[in-house]
Amino acid sequence: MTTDEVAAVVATCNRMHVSVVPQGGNTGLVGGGVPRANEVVLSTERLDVIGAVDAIGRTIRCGAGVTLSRLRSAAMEDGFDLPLDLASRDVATVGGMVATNAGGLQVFRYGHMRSQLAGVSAVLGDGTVVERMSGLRKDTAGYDLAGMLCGSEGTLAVVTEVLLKLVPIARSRLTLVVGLSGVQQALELVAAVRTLTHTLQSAEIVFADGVRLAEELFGTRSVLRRPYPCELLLELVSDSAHDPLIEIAGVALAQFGVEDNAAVSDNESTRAEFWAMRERHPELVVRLGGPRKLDVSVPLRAVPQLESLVRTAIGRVPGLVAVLYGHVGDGSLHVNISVADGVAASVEDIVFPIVAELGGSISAEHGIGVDKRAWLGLIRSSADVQMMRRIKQAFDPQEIMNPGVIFSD
Ligand code: S2G
Ligand code: ZN
Repeated sequence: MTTDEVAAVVATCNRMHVSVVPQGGNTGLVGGGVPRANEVVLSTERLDVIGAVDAIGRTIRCGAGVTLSRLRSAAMEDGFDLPLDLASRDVATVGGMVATNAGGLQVFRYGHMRSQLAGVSAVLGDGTVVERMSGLRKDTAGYDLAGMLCGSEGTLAVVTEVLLKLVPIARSRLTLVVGLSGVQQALELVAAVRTLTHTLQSAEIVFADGVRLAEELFGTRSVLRRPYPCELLLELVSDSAHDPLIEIAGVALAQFGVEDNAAVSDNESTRAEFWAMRERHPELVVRLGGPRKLDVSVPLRAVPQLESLVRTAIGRVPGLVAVLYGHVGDGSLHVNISVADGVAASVEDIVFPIVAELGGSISAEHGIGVDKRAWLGLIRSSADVQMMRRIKQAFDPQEIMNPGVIFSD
């Protein structure tokens, strides 16, 4: 499939006032890729060509329907890696990750998908093809269309091709899990490690309640010798084989007197075991039943307040079990909640006002989709929403692109 073929389909739908729902790997969690009322579902699956790596420009070009793991394999064949990773890597497509401005496990080192975008081709709601695939590191000639399309959740255009930045392949990696007294200490340790080295790539937190649940429900065991209020997973990745990662880690742990609370892995065979606890966390509330998945972000200094205010508020409602975990390095936590049968509480009404009060976002990485539209006004002014609607009008004058996503019908 080609961009021009996509343009022909969209132009026809535009002429016939038929709505279009672009679909990638369908890993979305907020209903952003789900047809609801006789829309045409436009799968990007056959936009699956991977171009050659540009080793000088450090970019790779591919069709929107290429999965993250397939693209990563292609990059690694030429000695490069991708600057972002997420758990749904085998199914999530690059086009879908652009549409949601995906985050994942390496955001605070490399940034969101928007920071990785070196170019994009897309078909706007009226069938117009827009191409910005130069890969220029500097280009301020007019508006940043690629940046605007990133995170637009299919409401402005169908992303058909992507040019992504690449990073050097890892030559050395150190993975630590450290038992800590709480999220404040975790934030301080992350800050300390970042002053010691640029190689910190992931900083993920799980809490004692989630660790116990993972052990009970899945038999997933912590790599630490005893329980702690929270466990912080740090991963240092270097493109040099000579970075003294273990020494750097030792200095940071000693600064906090937590050397004895830590486990360290410097090889691939045990690395999976170190990540297992974190990677099983998204499934916990699914197994408990009645899963509601919120992914919120707050300024880093407000993360401890977010944790305590959310736990207190959720704790007041019988039948709700909250599992918090995630990307503490960039201030985004997953607040996943199991809602027992018969409990009518709206977890969004409980959690989102707390997030807004702390100056945060009700969507750190999953998008607004359909599910979170009702709370957009908590963090976006009416002038802001009106401006976004006017942008949509410019890109999609007949409003056929993913109707009902981000904006209420
Ligand atoms: C993560 C995955 C989504 C979920 O694990 O970082 O973004 O299911 C989440 O919670
Ligand atoms: Zn996440």
